[in-house]
Amino acid sequence: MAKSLVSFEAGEAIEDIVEALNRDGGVIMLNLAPPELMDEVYDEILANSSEHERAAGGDILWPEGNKTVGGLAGISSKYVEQLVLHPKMLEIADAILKPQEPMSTRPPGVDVPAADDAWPYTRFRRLEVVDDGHGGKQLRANGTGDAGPYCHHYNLGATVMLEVGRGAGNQCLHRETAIYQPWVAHLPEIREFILSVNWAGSEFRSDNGATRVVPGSNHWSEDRIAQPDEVAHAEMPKGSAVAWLSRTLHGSGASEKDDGRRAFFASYIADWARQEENQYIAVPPDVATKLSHQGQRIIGYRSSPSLGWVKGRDQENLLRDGKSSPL
Ligand SMILES: O=C(O)CCC(=O)C(=O)O
Ligand SMILES: [Fe+2]
Repeated sequence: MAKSLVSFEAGEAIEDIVEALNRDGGVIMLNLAPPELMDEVYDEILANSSEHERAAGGDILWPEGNKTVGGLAGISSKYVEQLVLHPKMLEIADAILKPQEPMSTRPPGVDVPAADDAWPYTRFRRLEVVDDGHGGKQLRANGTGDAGPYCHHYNLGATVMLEVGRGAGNQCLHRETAIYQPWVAHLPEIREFILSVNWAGSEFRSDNGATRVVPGSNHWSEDRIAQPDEVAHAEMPKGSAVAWLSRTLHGSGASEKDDGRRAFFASYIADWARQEENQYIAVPPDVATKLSHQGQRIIGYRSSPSLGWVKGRDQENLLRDGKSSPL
């Protein structure tokens, strides 16, 4: 029997969703957004991108017959405000990436109070300043553990509209960690640091290019080859979304149908890893200022106490003046 992913409705318990996601490496979230919104996002993307940007695929990553548009956060505010910042997706991202500063529980516009720790690096509580016994001091690890936080916050990774057209072949099955290889291979115990989401901008079916996900492959050794009967197709109605983890094998599917498939992809990446797409070129400050505070923050216009700071800017929102850099 063909494999499948578990599907959830928006109202179902986050614990059950996270359990399935950690077990299978992927889940389907049904009907999270109205289908009309998907058309509005598409119209906004088309209105604000050129033919040149709507480049056709033609290599192993984007097989011929596929079309992609990047930089979505800079050309579609609806994509940012209503899909990327969808409350259910942020709840899932918070539960998977375990940021110190969650996105789903802090109301938009409310700033984080300044932390009172003397030394910003100790806020993760895995480091402490100790006397070295010789009149000096040293930063020392003070324990590990799985409880988190795994990052200070998370940012948008890549944002792409992915259209699979008639005759397109299967995308190469891959893990999102590939963008950080070979470096992450040196860190086998690394905590989860990427959550990927594909929003269905049209119906997703196994015959029109639905994302293929290999349930359980997030627990496999990386040299195992997936067999056809181990692959699930993320079939779902327009307005639904499929989410997967960084070590889950996946790829877009082949299409034999004229109607193809349209997806709006977004990844959420821990703040300490480089964002896959350069969001500060894709969404320059004059464009970002038109987005909400939460929109600006998820793009990456914020910093942790130790990474990404800009002197003279507010750590919570680098588009504002402030004095939050550690130096
Ligand atoms: O479009 C899909 O179905 C998969 C896309 C993907 O794997 C990616 O963008 O990394
Ligand atoms: Fe991928």
